[in-house]
Amino acid sequence: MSNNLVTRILVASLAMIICSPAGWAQEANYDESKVGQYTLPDPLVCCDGAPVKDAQTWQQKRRPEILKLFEEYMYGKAPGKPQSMTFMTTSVNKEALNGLATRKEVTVYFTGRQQDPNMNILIYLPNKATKPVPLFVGLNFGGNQAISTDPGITISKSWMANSKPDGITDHRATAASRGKEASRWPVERILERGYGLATIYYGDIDPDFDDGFKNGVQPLFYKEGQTRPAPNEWGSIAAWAWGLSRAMDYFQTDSDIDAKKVAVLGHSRLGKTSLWAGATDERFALVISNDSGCGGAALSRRNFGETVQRINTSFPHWFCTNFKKYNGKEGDLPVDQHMLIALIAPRPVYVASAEEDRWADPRGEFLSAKLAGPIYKLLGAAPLPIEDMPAVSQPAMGEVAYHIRPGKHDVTNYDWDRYMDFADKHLKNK
Ligand code: GTR
Repeated sequence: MSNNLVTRILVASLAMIICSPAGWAQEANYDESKVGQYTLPDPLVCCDGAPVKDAQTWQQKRRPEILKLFEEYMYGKAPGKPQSMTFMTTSVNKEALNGLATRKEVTVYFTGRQQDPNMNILIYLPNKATKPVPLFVGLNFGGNQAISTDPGITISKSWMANSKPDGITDHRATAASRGKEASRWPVERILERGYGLATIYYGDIDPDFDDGFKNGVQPLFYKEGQTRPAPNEWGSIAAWAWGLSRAMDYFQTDSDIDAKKVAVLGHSRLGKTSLWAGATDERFALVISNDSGCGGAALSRRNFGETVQRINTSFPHWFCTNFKKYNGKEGDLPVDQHMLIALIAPRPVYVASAEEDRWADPRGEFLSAKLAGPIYKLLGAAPLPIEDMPAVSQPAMGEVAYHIRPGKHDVTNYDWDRYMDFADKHLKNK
């Protein structure tokens, strides 16, 4: 980080927060000189003002405090593991992808009842493995069949937004949707490097539209008479993250998978989700945010690209109701996104941006990764090993890693190759 920036943040922390004029949050700003000054909450000062000076105070006092603040004011609280949940393996093919992999499909019945919402996990495991494999898990946007042209993948039966080019008609995936997301899921490349891959269609857990939380998993947990989540209860992002934790519950039962070496990743809204899953569930050994932007890795207080008001207006179902109080008032938030990254410490975390993805505020994503550094250090792990934002295609990796690559909002082989380099170091060869 430049001295200039450090000074700006310090000066801002002495002054008071700059409030936004009315309507400010509606207009996206892409001018760095108009970002304004902001005061970030200090992750190493407890709510009662006590400084955090050792790992124990972080783990036992400050970390639970921050987690609670994010739950209460941003993502909303999710229930735990349902007691009656069951898993059913619905297919196994040991000769998938020309013998490269074993493909399994597993249905997770959250309540144990088949008529309730349930999710289908698609899993590829490298056949050359001689022991339980480390695995990447991530939610997908278009149904499991969209991640590969492998004709053996069961076509999702879940609701999807209509899209002729993606092969979705009458809100259902057709055979034409096979492989439509394949460029984002280099399945063979992942398997060849010795990793397994698991993915789930995010709409299995909660369909991505605002229906007042009638569909998806939330109603399964309503108390008598409850019709929607309370203001501090889970929105869709927390529900998707909860689904990832249920997938982890399954991985712990599968002897082909090394459940201690599971990396969770996601792109965009699903990158917000992977960060929240990594923050709330410490079983995820490594966490990856691909272009997650506002509500993900990007600092909320920076007025650049998407803002809190904008995201809460476009996607009222993503965060909990309490989060709407901060529309245009980011400075009042008791947290900011560097503290979300800090919740993952000391586990390895990778934040990635794309140069043309200004809506996601690459600099704001970099700063969160950078500013989580003191917590990584406190816990004996390596922060980002650079001071300033790197040039494109110059990945920097401590236990906190960051890159910005050329191009647009997407997941590319470049991104995956870096994630696998990072996982080789921190998961596979450990
Ligand atoms: C955009 C949204 C972003 C990002 C993106 C995506 O419309 O504003 O926050 O989540 O969608 O998920 O593709």
